[in-house]
Amino acid sequence: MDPADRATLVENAQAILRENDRGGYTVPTRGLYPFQWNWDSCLTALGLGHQDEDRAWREIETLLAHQWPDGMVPHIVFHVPDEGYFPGPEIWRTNRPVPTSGITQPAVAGFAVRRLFERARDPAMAAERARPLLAAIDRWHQWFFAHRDPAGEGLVAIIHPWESGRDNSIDWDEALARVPTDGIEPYTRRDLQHADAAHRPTNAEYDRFVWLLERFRGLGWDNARLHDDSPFQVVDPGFNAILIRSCRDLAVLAERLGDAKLAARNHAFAEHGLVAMAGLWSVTDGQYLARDRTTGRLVGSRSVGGLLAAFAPIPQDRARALGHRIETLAGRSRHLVPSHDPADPRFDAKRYWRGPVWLIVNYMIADGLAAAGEAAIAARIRADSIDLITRSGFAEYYDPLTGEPCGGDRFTWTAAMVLEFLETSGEQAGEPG
Ligand code: 9WN
Repeated sequence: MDPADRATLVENAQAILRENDRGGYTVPTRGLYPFQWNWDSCLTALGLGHQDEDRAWREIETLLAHQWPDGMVPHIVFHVPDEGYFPGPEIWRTNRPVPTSGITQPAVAGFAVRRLFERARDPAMAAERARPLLAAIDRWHQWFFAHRDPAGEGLVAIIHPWESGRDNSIDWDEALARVPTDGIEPYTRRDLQHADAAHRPTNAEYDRFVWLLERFRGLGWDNARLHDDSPFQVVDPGFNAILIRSCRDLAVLAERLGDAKLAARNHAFAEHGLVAMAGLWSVTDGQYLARDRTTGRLVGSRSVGGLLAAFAPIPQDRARALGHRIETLAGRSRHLVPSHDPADPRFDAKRYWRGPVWLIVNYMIADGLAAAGEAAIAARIRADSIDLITRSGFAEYYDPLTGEPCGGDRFTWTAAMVLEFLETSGEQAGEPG
């Protein structure tokens, strides 16, 4: 790429990170998302680290400072009041010193911390900062398997679509249809003041999101009860792959920092999870699928959740097959990687997680495929991602057919991923642990 174009992209990405920095944490974007989000922050820390390692560690420290006593790391921390988002703390009512939401999000922290540690220009500081984080993330991992895998199958369920980070994915349609909407308190969506309604989840989906929230709130946010009570329990291959990868990365880091017990526990989580992941593979679809834990059936939905599985150290032949699936998708879509297969009649090019491309997902898939030796397709995803940003700017997500930017603008994790792609090209990403 032309060095001047590259320099401009880097400058713009850094400016966005600065703009969205609120001190010890970044907001995903001004207006639409005025608080700290869990997986946004962990991935953003990687982008921050290229400029300022201290600030990168701090991003994750701030998030983990709001871990619940039971080990859960919430999906939103409401550091300062802001009327611009629904549902705010007055809806969640989680009774925390600093208000938080009551559900979690994909567990990328273990991965992010290992990567920050291994790249550190200041190894002494990195060891000092990583140690307490290691313990907190280990508690979070234990929380996952205790509370979201009560039968010990090795994979965890999400109990709310917001936990997946892929809120309105087609993967959840069937399970979400089982969630009632009666008796919910009247509410006003705030997202539609900031973004095009045609690019966002529908009101029918929001009613169900809210019903689940109110149900869990009615149970006092007691994680010992929420899973079994929830009418929505889905085992998402993407979510589990991220958790498995983080368990593996945390274990490797723990070995380096001399904590054998923590390492053994997290290796065991990862091993068990990898074995169980085999049960989500669909020979017919050539990719992983979600499983609805309530019915026990795989969900017939070819989404990017099944491709994100590449982020975990899955078997080589499976990684290769996922690479083929992505090549097939490239024939159906101008930009990689669409969040849903355009050949599916339910595909919706602009509606959030039902079709659009998301840079963070591209980053994780490319990282996993590179680690599995699928260098060509990984390089193609990286190059395609940079091309998309060069044409369409730093949006929240993009129409995969046209490249049109959608959702929020000047988006933090998009900027962070651009820095990752540009500053690490040539680096062997994601070496297996
Ligand atoms: C609900 C912040 C978050 C991301 C999610 C994305 C979106 C929130 C929303 O924004 O979700 O958590 O209100 O739509 O789906 O992945 O973490 O960027």
